[in-house]
This record gives sequence, structure tokens and C-alpha cells, in this order.
Amino acid sequence: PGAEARSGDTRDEGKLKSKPECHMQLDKLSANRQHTVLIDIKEFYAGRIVPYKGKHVWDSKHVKLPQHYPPNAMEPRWAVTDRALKKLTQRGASVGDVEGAIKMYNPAHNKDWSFEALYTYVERLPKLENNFSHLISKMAKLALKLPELIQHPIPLLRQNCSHTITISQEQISCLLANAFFCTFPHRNTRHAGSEYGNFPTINFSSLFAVRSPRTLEKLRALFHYFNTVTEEATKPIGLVTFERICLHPSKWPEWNKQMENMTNLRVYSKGLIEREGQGMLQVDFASKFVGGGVLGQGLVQEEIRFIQCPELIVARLFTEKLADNECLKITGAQMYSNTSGYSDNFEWHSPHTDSTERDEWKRRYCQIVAIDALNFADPRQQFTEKSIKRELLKAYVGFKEDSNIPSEYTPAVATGNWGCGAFKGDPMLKALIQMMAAAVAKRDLAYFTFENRKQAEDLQRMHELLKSQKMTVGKLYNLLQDYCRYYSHHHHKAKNVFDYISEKMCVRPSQL
Ligand code: AR6
Repeated sequence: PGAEARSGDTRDEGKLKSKPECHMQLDKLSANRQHTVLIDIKEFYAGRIVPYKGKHVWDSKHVKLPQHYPPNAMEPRWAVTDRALKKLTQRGASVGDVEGAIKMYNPAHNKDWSFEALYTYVERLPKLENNFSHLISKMAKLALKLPELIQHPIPLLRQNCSHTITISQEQISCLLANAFFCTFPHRNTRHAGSEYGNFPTINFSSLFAVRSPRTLEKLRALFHYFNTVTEEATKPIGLVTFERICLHPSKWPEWNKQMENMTNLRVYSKGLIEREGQGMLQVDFASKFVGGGVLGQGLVQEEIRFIQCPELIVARLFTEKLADNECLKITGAQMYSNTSGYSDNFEWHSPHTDSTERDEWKRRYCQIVAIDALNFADPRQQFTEKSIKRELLKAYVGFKEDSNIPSEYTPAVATGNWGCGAFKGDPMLKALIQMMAAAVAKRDLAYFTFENRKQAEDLQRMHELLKSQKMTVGKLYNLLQDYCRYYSHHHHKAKNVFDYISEKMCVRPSQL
């Protein structure tokens, strides 16, 4: 972390491991049963990034691509889409034209889809920034390249199955342009039990509907992204990997038996995961539907990250809702926008030139892990063994490195108040849980308290105490169970979990 992350923070400034410094050389890029590579690998090693050609399939295991919809039709809907988008490539397309085009191939939504936010965007924003029709024309051209750019089926990352997809940034930009123009079939009705009820939304229709300052700022960032990827000089040339990791129950730790001591922890009251945590494994405080409300009104940690790095949004196309023992790791996403503020104060600030180096697979050294905390309608629920176990498992599956990577090559985890904002978790309990998961995963932690100095000091002290007493994960787990019992009797009058544990440790260290 840079100079900003200093005062009142962690005392020991020894550097935590980060990439590329701790990078272990990768094996040659190759496709196999667990890894789908959407580019041609031979060509890749000859210095070119071109789509891999496969045979298209239309089934429940793969993304249903618009160019193949409906299956076996005389005239696929893509013909209509193609005509509609081609019109937008002509000069002077207005928001009305965009609305007309989208409704042409989505006739079922003629009445219920609104484009209010797009109209407002064009009215409100200064002329220079707002070369709308030119940009729409470039985006339509990009969307139309879908049949050329995606020639291999994209597997759905389904529950209970670890699988990896590596895809080029150009392919992602094309898929996102299609999402913008709402071309993905079968993805507009989403309710429990519907075909894609277990998937996030991907078509952007929900974003266009609500005229709000939040939507406006999101659109500025997204249009900036599309502008960047449609210019020859700035379009990104590299790959991104999406990895769904599902931890089999036989590998779940038995928490009360874990003998590990706490790993290193650096606490920073200033700084952000995405900025000061560069090169580390950066935690996305996710929804089980990755991206959460990014295509709606949500605008907290996860949505902000997805808006800064829109390539993450494509995960919504193929990532089924995360189960308790699963996470999604994304390697190589690029940052396009600098933003400021949070929630209602969020603003698109300026273009971000990402100069992060790339690894041997041409992926930026940027690794993000989406882990969804429990959403506590009643915060008291979190002080139960069941909730604690669930959160430990979720953090552990996110933090755990592939077992064939030695720990000297494992960067620290950059995290913070995971699950403690929208999801109402207790920051002290969550910090302990993350420390325990990190200890078993043998990784250090950089913890950003988001300007909360007092929290930083308390956490630092707690960690020092745990370290000095050689606390093991198993013992701490048992103390947390004691706390749950104590809490269930005292509720709002209960002392906080740090005070409880400190007292137990100081009063009766021999009994620990
Ligand atoms: N770096 C460090 N800490 C941060 C940052 C940052 N960039 N941004 C926020 N925080 P929240 P949750 C701190 O509410 O409770 C989304 O809709 C800040 O203290 O985003 O896990 C998802 O899609 C903040 O209060 O995470 C989920 O549906 C705290 O982290 C849901 O919210 C928690 O951030 C997840 O909610």
C-alpha cells in the first residue's frame, strides 16, 4: 500500500506479497475438460489472438447465443438483430433509434421496457463527452461481430462444478456490446424456477429504465469503457480468466481442529482494496448473483468495482448463483475508469489508464475473488455456529490457493469489511472469520477499514494479542462458540466479540 495508507495504521510496514513479484511461472495455456479456452491457442503462441472455432450447441450447459436463436429456425432472430443494429451503425442514431432497434428484436417488451435513463443521459451530459451517435455506431458494429468473435460454445459455470473459462478482452467487449443492446435470448424473464432463474441478469434493459443520478454515473463509466474498446489505439489486447471454484465437502476444514496460528495482518484505515491492494487477491464483497445490482441501482463495493472494470460484468452471462462452498475468481480484468464517492455520492471521475503488467497468458496481474457473505436480515443470526461455519467456509474457498502453488508464490488477500455494509455483518466477527480462513489458507491479509480509524486500531490490537498468545484457529473457533452461547443470553447487552475474547485470553490464558 502506498503512502496514503499510513497514519494510525499497522505498525509493521514489512511488505505483504503481491504480484508480479511473487508470481510463479504459468504452465502453457491449454484447454481441457476443466478449462475452456475461447481463443485459438496455437495462434496465441504465434502472437495472435483469434477466436477458437468449435461446433455450436444449444443446450442447458452452454450460453444461448443470439446468433443461434431460435434453434433450427428458418430465419434466426439474428437476422432481425443484424438489420436493426446495422441501422444504428449509420450516422446520427438517437436514443429513440436505440430503443426502436432493441424493441424490434424484443417485441415482447414493447410496452414494459423504458429507456428513460438513456434519454436523460443524452440530455444532461456536455456535448464533448456525449458523442452519443458516433459511439452507438461503434458499439453496434462491435456487437455485430458476435458470430465472428464467438465461434465456440461458452459453458455455463454451473453450481457444484469447478470450471474455468479463458476469453479475450475483445470477445468480452463484443459480448458486453450485445448485453447493452439486449440481444441475449432467454434472459429477460427471471424468476425462481425459470430457465435462468439461478443466473444474474445480463441484458442491460434494467439499467436503462431508471432515471437516477446513480444510473447516469454508471452510464458515463460504461460508455467510457465502450469508447475505449472500440478505438483501435486503445482497445485492450489480452485475456481474462473466470474460474468457478467449488470445494468438495471432503476438503472442508474441521474448524475446531485446525492448528494453524494467525498469519500476518496489516490494517489500513486509509486506502481501497482496488487501489492499495494492487497485486494481491482482491476480495469482491459479492452477491451470490455476481455483480449484484450493477445493472440496477446497486452502487456499493461490488457494483463500483464492476463499473470500474466492466469486463467483470460478463461473468453474469455464465455464472450461476454461488453456493456456500463456491467462489468465482477473475484474473486479468482491466480498470477503465477512476471513480469517486460511494452509493449516492458516487461519480464517474476520469479515464483510467491501466498500466498493470500482463502475465504469460497476457492477463493483467489483477486477481479478484467474488465471495458472497450472508445477508443478515436480523444481525443477531450471525452469532450462531451455523452462520460462523458458513462464513468460514465461504472465505476459505475464496482465499485458498491451488494446492500445487507453494505459499511463497501466494499473494496476500486484500479485504476489509466484507458482509458488513449492505449485508449487516459485524466487522469484528467478520475480521476474525477472515483471519481464520486466511490462516488455514496460509495467506497474509491486508485489511482496509474504509476510513475507520478506531476499527483499525482495535483490529490491530486484537491481532497482536492473538499472535502473542499463539492462538490457533481451532481454539479461536471454540472461543467463538462460547461467545455465541454468551450472546444468545445477553443479546443487545452483550459485550462485543473482541472484548469477550480479549478478556478470556488475558484472564485465563492457561485454559485456552
Ligand atoms: N475498499 C475497502 N473497503 C470498502 C470498499 C473498498 N473499495 N468499499 C466499501 N468498503 P458492501 P456487503 C467497506 O456493503 O455488506 C452489493 O450489492 C465499507 O466499510 O458493499 O458484503 C453486493 O452485490 C462497506 O460498508 O458489502 C451484495 O449484494 C463495507 O466494505 C451486497 O452489496 C461493506 O461493503 C454485499 O454487501
